[in-house]
Amino acid sequence: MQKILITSALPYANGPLHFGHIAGAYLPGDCYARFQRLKGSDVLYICGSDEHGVAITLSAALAHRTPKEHVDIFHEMNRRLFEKLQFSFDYYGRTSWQGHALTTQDFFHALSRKGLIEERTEDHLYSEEEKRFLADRYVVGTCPKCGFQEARGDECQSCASSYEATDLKNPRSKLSGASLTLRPSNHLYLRFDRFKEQLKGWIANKAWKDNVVHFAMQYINDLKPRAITRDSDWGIPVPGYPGKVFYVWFDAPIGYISMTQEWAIQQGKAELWKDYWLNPDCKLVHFIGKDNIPFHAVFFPAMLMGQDESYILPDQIPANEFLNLEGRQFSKSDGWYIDLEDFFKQYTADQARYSIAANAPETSDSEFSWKDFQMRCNSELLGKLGNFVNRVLVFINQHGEGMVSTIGECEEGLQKQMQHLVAAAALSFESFHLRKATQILMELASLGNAYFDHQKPWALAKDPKRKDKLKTVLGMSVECIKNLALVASPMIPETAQKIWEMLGFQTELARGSWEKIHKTPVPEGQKLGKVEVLFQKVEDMEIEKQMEKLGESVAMHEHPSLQPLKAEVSYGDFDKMDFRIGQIVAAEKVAKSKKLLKLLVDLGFTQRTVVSGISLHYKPEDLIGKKVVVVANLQPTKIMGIESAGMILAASIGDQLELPYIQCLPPGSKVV
Ligand code: B3M
Ligand code: ZN
Repeated sequence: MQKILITSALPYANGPLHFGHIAGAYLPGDCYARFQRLKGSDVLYICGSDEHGVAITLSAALAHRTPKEHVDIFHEMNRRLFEKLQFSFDYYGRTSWQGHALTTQDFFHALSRKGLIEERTEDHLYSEEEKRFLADRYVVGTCPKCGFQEARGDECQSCASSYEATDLKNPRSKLSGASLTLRPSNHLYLRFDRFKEQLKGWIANKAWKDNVVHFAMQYINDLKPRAITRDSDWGIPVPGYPGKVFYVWFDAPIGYISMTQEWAIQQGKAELWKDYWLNPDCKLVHFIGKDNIPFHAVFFPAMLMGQDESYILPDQIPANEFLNLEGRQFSKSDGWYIDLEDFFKQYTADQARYSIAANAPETSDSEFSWKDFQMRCNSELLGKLGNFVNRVLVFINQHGEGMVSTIGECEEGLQKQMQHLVAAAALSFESFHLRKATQILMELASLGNAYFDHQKPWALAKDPKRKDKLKTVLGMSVECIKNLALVASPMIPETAQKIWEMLGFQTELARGSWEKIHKTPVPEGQKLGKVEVLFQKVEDMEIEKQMEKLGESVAMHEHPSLQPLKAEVSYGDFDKMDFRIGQIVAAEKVAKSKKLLKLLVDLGFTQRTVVSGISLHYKPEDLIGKKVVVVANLQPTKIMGIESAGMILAASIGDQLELPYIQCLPPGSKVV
């Protein structure tokens, strides 16, 4: 049995994942793992949280959390998202597991023993105020190229040039604003340059995607020693170097190994990880986004080559490009994103999986758009797949006693076409072409639909002499549905399982065998399961709402001081409020309060005392005689011992406040 170790890039536990991530390193990995299991391979699919690194300590500090609190939140959030999306990881670990630190340190010791680690002293930016060295992400300053004053420590957002943090002019701490000085600090460097020839020889016979080979070769040609340590207290301690931790990209890929070790321990066979990582017959496949290519195709393989034991090296690195949202990169901080909590209240995992797979960014960046999502759900999933399954099975319930009939004379033409499509689907999965696999699924559904239409079983059912033909048509249609479930299974597993059960199977399709299911006809006489609708229609209104939401969320992020709208209320709720014009006839400060004024307001038919928090913005004498809007039927309440019967309406943003004044109408007039 072919052993395949599959990994998807370990997401930073530093923020919520979005569909862009899912499309790149995750959904392709899960579909591949599911397909390989059906093919009978011994699959181990590993993923988990990448919990170290300066980006994490920085975001944690900005969110006023400890790094540990921060990663706990996002580890859980991302794990749940994967669960929602029906991911089939065999293990989802975290790099904060203690065993991971030991494995990372072992890696380091082995490289050290081989003389591949060197200590060097260089100047680094030091904050006297914070008493520590600051890594580049913590530094802002003036760009050495264009003079932009708020440039980041690693690259300039204004002119896109990249440099060392020490090249910045006037470097300052991003957190405290304190200016920084240069101080010598020693760091450990890994001699990646020594692996140049070995890496070249290894890559030479890899049939990888062009972009992966190309990107990797660029790095290999220019290999230099790289620092593998950082000054920080968050990360894996470097043995013998107090105050230093390993650079996150040193420990993260080792996470694939330590997570396999943790999985093995949980299986009760602690040595089992070796059957994968130290087994030359095991294939290692890394699913990643294109930005992770150098680490998976060059640096991590070099680290593996530098070990005492013979670790396997990646066999395939299917790196994907990026998936955008409506023509722009997903960005939570700009409001350009889809709230996934919200998404899953309305839509299913399979609707998301299918539309992402259909647009997988395999050869160039691609996009998720709401219109496309609606089209995929309505015309393809519902219109082609759902509709075919439904019409056939409902028909069998009405005319075929709800059971699978004998095929009798097999329709060879159709049989061949189905075989061809199932084989093409297998090839697509095998060669990481998810988009193609979704197209084949639809071709298969269209084939079934066309056959059913052409054979007109409703006409056959009326003619007793054509009973056998009717049986054949229904039998063949059931075969087509079975093949649809099979091809669908890696991509939309919940739907595939539902179809499988509707055909009367009580087993788990995902545990079956691709060949067997494809080749063995559904047993004659098998009673169908309950026929259910597979997909709901996505209405135009919903899509318009989603587009509006996106627009509002962007506008809101562009004006951060604007508050989001509260939940909708009915006219009935609104109509309960009684707004009136009130004229302020007396005003004085409330003793011992900075913000409050006590106002006497004339409502035309009565005078009221109202306490209002506007003292920072208006002097009492300026208010006398002014006509304002009052909520006149608000339950009275005591504020600093004074009974306040009503509320004055004021406009406010940030710390600004302004009263709208009424010019002409008399006190007591209604405001609606
Ligand atoms: N966490 C970067 C990323 O999420 C990094 C991947 C690690 S894979 C070992 O893009
Ligand atoms: Zn610049």
